[in-house]
Amino acid sequence: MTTVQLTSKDFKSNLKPIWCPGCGDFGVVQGIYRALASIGRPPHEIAFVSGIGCSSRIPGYTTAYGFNTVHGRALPIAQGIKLANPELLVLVAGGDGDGFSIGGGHVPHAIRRNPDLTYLVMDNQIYGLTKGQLSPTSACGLKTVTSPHGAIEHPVNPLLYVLSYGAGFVAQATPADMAGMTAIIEEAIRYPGFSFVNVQSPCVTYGEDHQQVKAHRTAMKTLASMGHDPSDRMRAFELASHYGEQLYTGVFYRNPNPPPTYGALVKERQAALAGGLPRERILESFIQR
Ligand SMILES: Cc1ncc(C[n+]2csc(CCOP(=O)(O)OP(=O)(O)O)c2C)c(N)n1
Ligand code: SF4
Repeated sequence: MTTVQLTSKDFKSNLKPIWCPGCGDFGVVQGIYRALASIGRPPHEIAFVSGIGCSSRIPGYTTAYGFNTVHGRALPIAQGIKLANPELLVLVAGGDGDGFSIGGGHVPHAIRRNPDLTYLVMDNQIYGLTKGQLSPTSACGLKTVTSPHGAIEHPVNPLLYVLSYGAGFVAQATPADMAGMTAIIEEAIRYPGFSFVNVQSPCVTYGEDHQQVKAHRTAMKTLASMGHDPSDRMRAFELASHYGEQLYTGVFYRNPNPPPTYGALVKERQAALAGGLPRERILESFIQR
């Protein structure tokens, strides 16, 4: 593992983003460049995995190793990469559709294993790439091409979803606050275990228009300014339940005593097996934790 002096430019690839002008994802990628520069791991030590969607194009706009995988399957692939090469810094990204619709079943399993990954969801409450269908985080009443009379179902709350399954780091950010978002992404990467950042990244073509985005920004509140203690998990649940009504940004929950990661446990068991300990004793010691 190497740590060197780097700048945002070191993480910017030569590919020109094909996102629509004004898309929130432009800001998100800038925040990722800055956070990675602060972390200081060179691009060749980073694997950036995504699913399919406008937001999932993001690895290609960085100089890290990128894998634009299959719709909803970024997390399983990222876990495999991390297990095969534990020294890599592994980032995972995608949209709300990718993560909480088709890929929703993978999220709890990644969380319960606790691999050392950072999962960034660019939550625009719409399917952008496929031209504006209802997504799992679309608000009730939203009119889209697949809900012309307005959605009659309630959205998934991504923050409560990951909190309930036991994620050790849960945050929300927006590119409207670039400094805040960059700091949150950096903190998520530094968290030793599964970390999740829900990034409110507007789709200006099929989702919120500029007026709505502006209103959203004024309604934004940072959790730090409210004196929230991120080690208070119950309060984090309460605050997270306001998803969709009030945009809170910052760290909802950070486990003050991070449990061992999946990679660490696998390594430990391999060592115990190599040391000739009876299998039953090894299993017992893992179950007792
Ligand atoms: C198995 C499969 N089903 C459906 C699709 C079509 N598809 C591609 S991206 C996408 C949704 C994109 O929405 P989201 O994940 O929220 O990302 P965004 O484009 O909004 O960033 C869909 C339905 C696909 N590529 N593969
Ligand atoms: S369709 Fe929406 S999410 Fe996709 S690039 Fe355009 S503004 Fe961004």
